[in-house]
Amino acid sequence: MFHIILFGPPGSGKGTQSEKLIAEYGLIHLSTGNLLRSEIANKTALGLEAKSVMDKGQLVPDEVVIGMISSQLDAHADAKGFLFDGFPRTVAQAEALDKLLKLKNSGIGVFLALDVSEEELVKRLLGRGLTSGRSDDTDEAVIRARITEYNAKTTAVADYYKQFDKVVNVPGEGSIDDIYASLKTQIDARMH
Ligand code: B4P
Repeated sequence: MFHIILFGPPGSGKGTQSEKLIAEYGLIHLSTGNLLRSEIANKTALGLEAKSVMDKGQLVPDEVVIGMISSQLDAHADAKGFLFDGFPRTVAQAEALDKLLKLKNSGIGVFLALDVSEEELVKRLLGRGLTSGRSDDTDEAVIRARITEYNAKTTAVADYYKQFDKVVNVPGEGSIDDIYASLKTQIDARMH
C-alpha cells in the first residue's frame, strides 16, 4: 500500500492536483472537504453542524472528520492506496490516521506540501467563488480566516511528518501541468 498526503493552504491546488493524481496512480481519493460538502448537500445532521463551522472559515471538530475518514477506510479496505486531500489538518488528525492505518512511524509514502503565497491564495479563492457557489469562497474575510486557521492549527502537521522524513515541498505557483509534473517526479522517486 502506498499512501500520499497532499498538503497546503486553502486554494493551494490540492483538489485540482488530486484529480490528476488519482487518474494516474489508481489511488482512492479521500477529500475531507468534498466529504463534508456532500454531507451538507444531503442535509444530514453532520452536514448541518459542519456548514456553520465552514462558513466561518474554521475547522470542523477533529472527532467528526476522523469518524468520516474511518468509515471511508473501512469502505475501501481493498484499495491499493489512498490519496489524502485536505486531511490531516491538525496533529490530532495525523495521529489518528496513523492508528487507523496501523502505521508505524507514520509509514505513508510521501507528504507533498504545496507552497503558494497568501495573495495568490486569496485571488484564486475569490475567483472560484464567482462560479462555485461555495459560501466559504465569496467573502474575503472568511477566506482570510481560513488562512489564519491554517497558520494556527495546520502548519504543525508538516512538522509532525518532518520527524519521519516524509515532507517534500513543491512550488504551487505556475501552470497546473508544471506543478503536476513536479508532484509526479517526487512520487515516482518514492513509489518503486
Ligand atoms: P477544502 O475542501 O479542503 O478546500 P480548500 O482548502 O479550499 O481547497 P483546495 O486547496 O483543494 O482548493 P483548490 O486548490 O482545488 O476545505 C474546505 C473547508 O472544509 C475548510 O475550510 C474546513 O472548514 C473544512 N475541512 C476540510 N477538511 C477538514 C479537516 N480535515 N479538518 C477540519 N475541517 C476540514 O482550488 C482553489 C482554486 O485555485 C480553484 O479555483 C482552482 O481552479 C485554482 N487553481 C488551482 N491550481 C491553480 C494554479 N496552478 N494556478 C491558478 N489557479 C489554480
